[in-house]
Amino acid sequence: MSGKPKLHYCNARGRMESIRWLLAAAGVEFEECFLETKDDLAKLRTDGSLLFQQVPVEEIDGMQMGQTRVIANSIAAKYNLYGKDLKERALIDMYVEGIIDLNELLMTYLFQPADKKEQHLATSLDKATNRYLPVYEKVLKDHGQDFLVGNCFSRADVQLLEVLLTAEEFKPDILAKFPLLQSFKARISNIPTIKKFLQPGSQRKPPLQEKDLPRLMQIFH
Ligand code: GSN
Repeated sequence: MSGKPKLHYCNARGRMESIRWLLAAAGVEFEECFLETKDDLAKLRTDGSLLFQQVPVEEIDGMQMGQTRVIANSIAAKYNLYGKDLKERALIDMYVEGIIDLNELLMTYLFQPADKKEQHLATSLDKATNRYLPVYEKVLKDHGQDFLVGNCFSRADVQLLEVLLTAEEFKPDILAKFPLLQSFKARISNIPTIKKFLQPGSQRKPPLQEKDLPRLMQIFH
């Protein structure tokens, strides 16, 4: 049996993408098992692999680990991406929760009804620019270090880069007013494991498009 973690999810970013990012950043090879149909999901449920009948699930160290945040936390802890003490961990958690909130706003855009999409996007980009990104810019400015927490590479850096790139897909100049986030983006993108993940052919998934929705909806609904 392979010692590599195995990720069960559909072939799309969704809730699994940050887990892919964290494993890749840690330099961990992983396998993916894509759900293509409702029957694939039903089979995992029948196998007893899904605690709450939901994915993501990661097969790791002989267990089936569910719940996105739990999987991400355990990767961060296992690969030393989670700070050196409780205070650093709390800071990392606070920054990551903000990132998750922003990511959720951006990721739910395509799922809005047609007449609500424009407003949803405007609100999301306004919050990105005026609520979330200023926080990370200020953190970097105040301590003057290369990484968000403890002058050391952590999951907060990985997940911030992920959401910065997602936000740029919606608004390419969204970092215009944030010079430190621009240099942060360049610096973290250049870390060898991340550089590799950003190259074509990696397990990073492309942005979701309208045409992908029916394929995904038939699995989960
Ligand atoms: O974060 C988590 O892993 C859980 N708290 C939620 C997982 C979840 O909602 N999974 C969805 C697919 S991913 N997209 O939203 C799921 O398995 N839906 C099927 C169902 O029956 O809930």
